[in-house]
Amino acid sequence: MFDRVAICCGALVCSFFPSLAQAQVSLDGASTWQFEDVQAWGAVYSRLENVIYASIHSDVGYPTGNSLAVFDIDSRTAIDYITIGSEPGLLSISDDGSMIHVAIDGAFSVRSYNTITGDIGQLHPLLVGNNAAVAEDIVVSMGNPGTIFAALDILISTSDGNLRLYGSGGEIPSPGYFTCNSLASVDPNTLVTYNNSDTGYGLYRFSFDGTDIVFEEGRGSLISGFNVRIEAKGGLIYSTNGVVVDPVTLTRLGVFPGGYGAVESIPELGITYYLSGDTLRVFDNETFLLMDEIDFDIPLSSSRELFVAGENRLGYYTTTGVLGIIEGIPVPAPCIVDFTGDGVVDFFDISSFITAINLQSSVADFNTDGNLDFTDLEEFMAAFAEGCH
Ligand SMILES: [Ca+2]
Ligand SMILES: [Ca+2]
Ligand SMILES: [Ca+2]
Repeated sequence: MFDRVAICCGALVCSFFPSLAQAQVSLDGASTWQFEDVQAWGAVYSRLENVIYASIHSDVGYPTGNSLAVFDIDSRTAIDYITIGSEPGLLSISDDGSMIHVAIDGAFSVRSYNTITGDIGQLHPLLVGNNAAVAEDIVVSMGNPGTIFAALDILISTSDGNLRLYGSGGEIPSPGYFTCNSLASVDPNTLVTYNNSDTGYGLYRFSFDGTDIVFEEGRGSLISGFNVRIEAKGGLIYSTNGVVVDPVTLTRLGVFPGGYGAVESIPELGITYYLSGDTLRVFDNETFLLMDEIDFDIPLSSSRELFVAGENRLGYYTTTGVLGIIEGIPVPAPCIVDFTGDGVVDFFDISSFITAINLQSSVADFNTDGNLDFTDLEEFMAAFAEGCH
C-alpha cells in the first residue's frame, strides 16, 4: 500500500502543474444559466461536495433569509439552508474546503461554518479600535483554515481598508496601519494587499507564520485604479483590471489587453478568464494575448466574483446578487482525492477522508448516493490509486 502511495505521489506532482505547449482555447461551447429567485451577497464553491454556498439576506423572509444557502449545481436547486446570522455577506472558503468564513454584516461580525462537522463558530465582532466595522473583503489564509484576513471599513467615518486578522479564538494582533482594501492569500506564509481607495495604489506584501503578521515590502501603482480588486492563484496576483504581478519581486509580469471584471486564472491550463458584463474572455498566461471571447445574450450587471465550480464550469455572482454558472469551457476537474487541498495526493488525504467518515460528514459521501458507508471508502481508495490527471 505504501509503495502505491509513493508511486501515486510521484506521478501526481508532475501532473498537477504541467508545462503545456499552449493549444488554442475555444469558447465555442460556452453557455450560461442562472439560479432562479436568488439574491446572493457572497458565494463560494465547495469542491468536496460539488455545491455552491451563497449568502442570503433577511429580506427574502423565513426560512431562507439570513442563511447560507447550499445549491446543487446539477439539479440547479437549493438543497439546504443553514441559519447563519443577520445579513450574511462576503464568503471565503479554505483551500482544504473544510471551513467557510462569513461576514455577518447585520451584526458587524464574522463567523465560520465547518463543512465537515456542521459546526457554526462564535461571532467575532469586527472592530477598529472601539468602532464597529463591516468587511469589504475577507480571505482565508491558505493552509490555515481557521484564520482569516479582513479589510474593514469603519461605520462612523470614512476610514476604510483597515487590515485585521481573526482566528478561531477571535482577533489576532494586526501589523499596524496600512490601507488594504483587497486581499490575496498567496501561500500559507504570504498575504498581499491592495489599496484601491487613494491614488497611492499600494501593493503590500506581508509574511505570516500562523500567528504573527509582519510587513515586508510595498510598491505603488503596479496595479492602479479605484474599486480594482486582486486575487491569488498559483503563486501570482491577478487584478480585476488585467494586471499580473509576481508577489515575491513585486514586479508587473504583464497585462491582459481587454481583461477586466471578475477574474479566474487556471494555472493548470495556462489560461485566465475575465467576465466583463455579459462577455467572457480567455487569455494566454504566457503571451497575455486574447485567445477567444463570447457574448452571452443575457443582461449581466457588473460581476463581483468568478470562481471554479467543477469540471468545465465557472460560477459567478454579480453586484446585484445574480448567481450563475458558465459551462462548456476548459476547466480541469477538481482533484477530490487531494482531500486536504494542498496540491499533493498522499497518506494525509486518506487519513482526512477517514476522519470525515467517522464524523458522519456529508463531504465523505464520495459516491454521492446519500449514504455514508464502506463503499465510499472503497471508491475513494480506487480513485486515490489512480491519482489526478
Ligand atoms: Ca476569481
Ligand atoms: Ca492532499
Ligand atoms: Ca455514499
